[in-house]
Amino acid sequence: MSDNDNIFKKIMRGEIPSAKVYEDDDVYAFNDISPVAPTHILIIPKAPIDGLHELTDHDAELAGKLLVCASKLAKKLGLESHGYRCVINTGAEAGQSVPHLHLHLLAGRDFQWPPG
Ligand code: DGP
Repeated sequence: MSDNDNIFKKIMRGEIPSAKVYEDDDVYAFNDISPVAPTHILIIPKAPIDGLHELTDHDAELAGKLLVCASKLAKKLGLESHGYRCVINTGAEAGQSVPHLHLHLLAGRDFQWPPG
């Protein structure tokens, strides 16, 4: 069950402005409002999926599209030479604050491992 009023749904409906970087029938990508790296893009499915925990076998193609989108954007933006990181926070303890599946595409600085 998905929350129709969460921020990302409002962004996709155009009720909240966003800096869009990519869109197709299934996927929407836009700059994070509070970037934690010089490049910080959020890639989300248009389908109402609350998080990674909701995915089933039926979502395999859509889940793959999020990764392919990240890969294509990284190529297009020239992020490959220095590297980039993709993060999907799932659940409160992992830091998920918006209940709509989203992949963070981060680049432009050094990242630590393990993440904090
Ligand atoms: P997470 O903490 O993994 O749930 O990431 C949620 C991200 O969403 C966080 O990095 C900030 C971003 N965010 C929250 N509200 C807005 C908004 O109104 N516009 C944009 N562009 N990003 C937002």
